[in-house]
This record gives sequence, structure tokens and C-alpha cells, in this order.
Amino acid sequence: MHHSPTALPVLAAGLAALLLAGCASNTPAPPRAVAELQPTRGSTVSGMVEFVQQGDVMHVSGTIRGLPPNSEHGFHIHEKGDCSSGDGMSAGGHFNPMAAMHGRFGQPGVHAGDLPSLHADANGVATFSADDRIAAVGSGPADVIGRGLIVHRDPDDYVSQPAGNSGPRLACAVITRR
Ligand SMILES: [Cu+2]
Ligand SMILES: [Zn+2]
Repeated sequence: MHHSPTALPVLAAGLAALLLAGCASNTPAPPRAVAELQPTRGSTVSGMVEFVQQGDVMHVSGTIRGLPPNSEHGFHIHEKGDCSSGDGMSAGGHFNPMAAMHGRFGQPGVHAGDLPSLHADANGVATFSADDRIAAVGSGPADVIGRGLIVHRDPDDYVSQPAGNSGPRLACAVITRR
């Protein structure tokens, strides 16, 4: 039996085209970001938070440890992805690209940075999961990538401007694309 000398390259090209077509038919991976919360000076609070964009909804979820047992804490995306000051203050104010008022997560017209308050269990661990329709990962004016993430010492009153009077900053992170 006699093969043409071009049969093998033609077969290889055909296989490559098939593989490329297979890749192209997959939906692209959703935009994703993570924030690794590090304790501020004198704090023991740390955690990991993930942001995943699916259509118009940003799923945000995470686990935060080292909190006082059974405590509640203001939790926000802040304007600057800068934790260098050691006390979290270098992250600036709440992320607010739409010039909104501070308020409760899930209500219309609040800061893009307003997240659900954290609730620590008896072991000082807070886990949460929420769907955010104001902020987004990877596109638009309320893109969270490169912003800061802050856990506060005190509960958020959702009323005081500009930040809910939630006290000093216990942990800080930069939100980073994955
Ligand atoms: Cu805050
Ligand atoms: Zn706010």
C-alpha cells in the first residue's frame, strides 16, 4: 500500500482544525477575582473572598476568620486597592462610582461597595454568599478589580454617611483578577 507524502500533514491539519473548533464552541470562562484579606496592625482577622461574574450578577462569597464570637461587622469594597498603611485607611472610602449614598446591600441606590455585613459564629468565623447587581467583575464603571476590601470592627448602621459608622478596619485586601 502506498501513501501520498502529503497524507500525514493533511491529517494533522484536519485534527488541529477539529480541536480549534471544539475550543471555540466552549463558552468563555466567567470573569473572576479573589481578595485575600490580611489582618491590619493588632488584628487577627483574615479571610478569602471570591467574585465571579455570571451575566448581570456578581456572585460574591467567602470565609473570614479570627473575629470575636457571635459578632457583626461592616464589610465593604473600598475605592483603593491599597493596604500599605497597615491600618486599612489607605484603601480610602467606600467604592462609589455612581455617586450614591451609603446604605444596606441589596437596596437600590447604595454604594457599589456596600456588601452584606459579616456575622461571625461562636468560633469567630463568618461565611457568606451573595448576589450583587451593582458591582461587577471585569467590566463596566463598577468593576471591582483593583479595588480594596475591608472588614470593620463594628456593625454597619446602614444610615450614617459616608460609611455606616462601622469603626476601625480589622482586615484589608486588594481585589485581584484570576
Ligand atoms: Cu468599609
Ligand atoms: Zn457604603
